[in-house]
Amino acid sequence: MGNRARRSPTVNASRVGGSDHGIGLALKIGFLAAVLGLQVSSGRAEHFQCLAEGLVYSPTLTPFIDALPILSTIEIMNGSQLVLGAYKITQVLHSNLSATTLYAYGTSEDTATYPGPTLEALRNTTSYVRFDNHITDNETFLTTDRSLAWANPPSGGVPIVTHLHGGQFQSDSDGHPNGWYTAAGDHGSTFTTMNHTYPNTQPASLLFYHDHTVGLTRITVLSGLTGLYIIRSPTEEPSNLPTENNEISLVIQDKTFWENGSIAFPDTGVSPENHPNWCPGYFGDTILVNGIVWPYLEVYPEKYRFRILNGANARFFTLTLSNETLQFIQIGTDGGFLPDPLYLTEITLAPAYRVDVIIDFGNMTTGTSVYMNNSAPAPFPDSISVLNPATVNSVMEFRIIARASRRSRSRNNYTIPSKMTAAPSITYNLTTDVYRNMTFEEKLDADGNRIHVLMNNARWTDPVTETPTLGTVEIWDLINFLPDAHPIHIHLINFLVVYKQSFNATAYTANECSILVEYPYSGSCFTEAPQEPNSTLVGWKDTVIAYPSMVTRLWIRWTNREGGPFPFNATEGPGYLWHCHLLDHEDNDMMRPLVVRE
Ligand SMILES: *[C@@H]1O[C@H](CO)[C@@H](O)[C@H](O)[C@H]1NC(C)=O
Ligand SMILES: *[C@@H]1O[C@H](CO)[C@@H](O)[C@H](O)[C@H]1NC(C)=O
Ligand SMILES: *[C@@H]1O[C@H](CO)[C@@H](O)[C@H](O)[C@H]1NC(C)=O
Ligand SMILES: *[C@@H]1O[C@H](CO)[C@@H](O)[C@H](O)[C@H]1NC(C)=O
Ligand SMILES: *[C@@H]1O[C@H](CO)[C@@H](O)[C@H](O)[C@H]1NC(C)=O
Ligand SMILES: *[C@@H]1O[C@H](CO)[C@@H](O)[C@H](O)[C@H]1NC(C)=O
Ligand SMILES: *[C@@H]1O[C@H](CO)[C@@H](O)[C@H](O)[C@H]1NC(C)=O
Ligand SMILES: *[C@@H]1O[C@H](CO)[C@@H](O)[C@H](O)[C@H]1NC(C)=O
Ligand SMILES: *[C@@H]1O[C@H](CO)[C@@H](O)[C@H](O)[C@H]1NC(C)=O
Ligand SMILES: *[C@@H]1O[C@H](CO)[C@@H](O)[C@H](O)[C@H]1NC(C)=O
Ligand SMILES: *[C@@H]1O[C@H](CO)[C@@H](O)[C@H](O)[C@H]1NC(C)=O
Ligand SMILES: *[C@@H]1O[C@H](CO)[C@@H](O)[C@H](O)[C@H]1NC(C)=O
Ligand SMILES: [Cu+2]
Repeated sequence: MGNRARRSPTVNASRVGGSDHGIGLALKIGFLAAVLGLQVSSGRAEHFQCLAEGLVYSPTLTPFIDALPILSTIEIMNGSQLVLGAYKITQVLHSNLSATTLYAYGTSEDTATYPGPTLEALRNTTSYVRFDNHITDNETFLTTDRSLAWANPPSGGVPIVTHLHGGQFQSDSDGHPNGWYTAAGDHGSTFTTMNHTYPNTQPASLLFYHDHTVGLTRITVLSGLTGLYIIRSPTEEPSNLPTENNEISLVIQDKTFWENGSIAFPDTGVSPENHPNWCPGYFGDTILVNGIVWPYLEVYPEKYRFRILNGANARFFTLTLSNETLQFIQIGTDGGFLPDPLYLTEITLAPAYRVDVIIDFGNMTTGTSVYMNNSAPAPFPDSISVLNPATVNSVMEFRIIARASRRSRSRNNYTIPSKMTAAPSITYNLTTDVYRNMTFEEKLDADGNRIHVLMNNARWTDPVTETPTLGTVEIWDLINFLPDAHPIHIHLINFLVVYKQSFNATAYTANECSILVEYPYSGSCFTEAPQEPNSTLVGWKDTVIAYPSMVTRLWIRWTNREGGPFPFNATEGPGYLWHCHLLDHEDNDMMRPLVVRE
C-alpha cells in the first residue's frame, strides 16, 4: 500500500484513522471544549448540545483502502414500468468495518444497494417507476422521535414515500410527505399511488430519488434510502464530453459508526422536554462516496466527468483537490448545463446540491495520487469544532494509472466545452409580479428550550400560504436571521437567484434599522450592495443556500423551463412543498405545503 502519510498533503495517517487514535483524542478535546463553552458562543453550543452529548467516535478506519463502487444503472426509457422496492439489507461500507444494517432500494432484496441503482431516463420520454415497501421492521432502526409531526402508522412499521428531487411532474408522483405507506398496507392522508409517472420533459440533468416521509426523512435517508436519476438528452450534450468509463457519479455523505458497524445516530434530543430524540443536525465523522468510507478510484491521465451529489443530512462539503494545478471545471448544476464552464479551485455543495464537473488528469504522472478534500465547516458556515474532527477533511483518493494500450488511449479524445447552453434571462416587476418574503427563525419554549426551526413562523401542518398561479412570475426573498445557512428546496420548478445581499441581523432584531421591499433594497440594515450570484448560486437551481444574515432573492416562474405550460396538470393531486434540505430541519419543521392554482 506504500506510505499512506506521504500520499496526501492535507491528511495523514494520524489525522484520518491511523494507529494513534488521533480522531478520538481530537474529538474528546473538542467535546470538552464544547461542554466548557470554550470555543463556541453559548447559544450555538446549546443548539447542538445533543450532538455533543450523544457523540461517539467511529472506530479507526484506514482511508483509501476500498475501491470506489461504480453505481449500477437501470435504463427506464422503454415505456415499461420499473418496480423498485425498499428493503432492509446489510452492506460492508469499509473493509475494516462489520457490515452495516441499512434500508436500500433495489429490484429485489438481493440486488438492493446503498446508494440505490442509478435510473437513466431520456428527455421527453416518459418513465414509470413503482416503489414497493418491503421493510417489515416494526419501527425504524434509528430512533423515531414520536413527538414530531410524523407518519405514525397505526399498525407500526417503516413508512416510505419516494420523492424524485428536481423532477417536474404531477404532484401524485411527487412523493408528498403525507402520502407514505407501509409494508403492512397502512398509508398517510395524501396517499394516491405507489406508481410514479415521470415525463422527463425538463433539460438533461442529474436528479436523485429519496424517501420523504413526514417526520422521518432524516432517518430513512441516513439509513440508505437514496439513489441517483439521470435525464439524458443527446442533442443538449456538448460534443466530446468524457463518457463511458470516464463519466462517473459520486454520492457524498457522512456517517458515524458504532464498533459493530451500525450507524450511530444521536437519540437524546436538544430539548428532551419538547422532543426526546430530535437533534437539529446530523454530522458524521467519516465521509462516504457511493457508500464506501474514503474510497480510492483509479483514473487514467485523461479528462473525467464527475456528476456529484451532496447526499448528506446536514453537512456541507467544500471540495478541493490536493494538486493545485488541477481544477474543477464546472459545466452543470441542479437544473442541467450552465451557459459557460466555471474554472474553480473549490466547490461548495449544500445538502441536495448537484454539480457536473470535469477534472483533467492529463498531465498527471502515473503512479501518483490526487486527493479530494473537504474544508466546509459544520454547521455551515460557522464551525463548531467538535463537529469537525480532522477525519471529515478527507473525501477520496484518485490514483493515476497507465492505460494498457496506445489504441485505447487515442479513443478518449475528450474536450472541455467553451459554451453549453443559452444564458437564462430574468425580468420582473415587483409592482405587477407576486412578491413573497420568507424569514427563518427558531422557536423556543417559555424556558428558552428549542422546539423547532420555522419558516415564516409556520409549521408543516399549518394552512397553505404559498399558492402560486400557473404561468406567473414570483419573487421570493429568503431572509435568514439564523446563524447557519439553510439550503432551501422548492419542488416542481427550477428557479434562478437574482442576487444576495448582507444585512445586520443584530441591528434588525433590535429594531434599529429596516429592510425595505424595493429594488435595490434601500433598508438601512443592509451592509453591502446586492451581490451577483456567485458559483454556489449560479444557473438553474432547485435548492439554494440561504446564507445567514443575507437576503437571497429568487426568481420563480411557474412554468416549464422554457416558459411554456407543464405537460401535466400541476393543480391536480395532493400538491407540492418547499422546505429546508437540512433533513433534520425539514423533519421539525422547516417544511411548508405549496399548492399551484390555475
Ligand atoms: C425495458 O427495459 C428494462 C430494463 O432495461 C428491461 O428489463 C425490460 O425488459 C424492457 N422492456 C421492454 C418491453 O423492452
Ligand atoms: C423536449 O420537449 C421540449 C418541450 O416540449 C422541447 O422544447 C425540447 O426541444 C424537447 N427536447 C428533446 C431533446 O426532444
Ligand atoms: C418493535 O419491536 C421491538 C422488539 O420486539 C420492541 O421493543 C418495540 O417496542 C417495538 N416497537 C413498536 C413500535 O411496536
Ligand atoms: C400500479 O402498477 C401496477 C403494476 O406494477 C399495476 O398492477 C397497478 O394497477 C398500478 N396501480 C395504479 C393505481 O395505477
Ligand atoms: C501536480 O500535477 C502536475 C500536473 O498537473 C504534475 O506535474 C505535478 O507533479 C503534480 N504534483 C504532485 C505533487 O503530484
Ligand atoms: C499540461 O501541461 C502543458 C505544458 O505545461 C500545459 O500547456 C497544459 O495547459 C497542461 N494541461 C493541463 C490540463 O493542465
Ligand atoms: C480530437 O478532437 C479534436 C477536437 O475536437 C479533433 O480536432 C481531433 O481530430 C480529434 N482526434 C481524434 C484522434 O479523434
Ligand atoms: C412595473 O409595472 C407597473 C404597473 O404596470 C408600471 O407602472 C411600472 O413602470 C413597471 N416598472 C418597471 C420597472 O417596468
Ligand atoms: C415582508 O413582506 C411584507 C409585505 O409583503 C412586508 O410588510 C414585510 O416588512 C417584509 N418583511 C421583511 C423582513 O422584509
Ligand atoms: C450590527 O449592528 C450592531 C448593533 O447595532 C452593531 O453593534 C454592529 O457593529 C453592527 N455590525 C456591522 C457589521 O455593521
Ligand atoms: C459565495 O458567497 C458566499 C457568501 O457571500 C461566500 O461565503 C463564498 O465564499 C462565496 N464563494 C465563492 C466561490 O466566491
Ligand atoms: C386540472 O386538475 C384540476 C383539479 O383536478 C381540475 O379542476 C382542472 O380542470 C384540471 N385542468 C385541466 C386543464 O385539465
Ligand atoms: Cu434549515
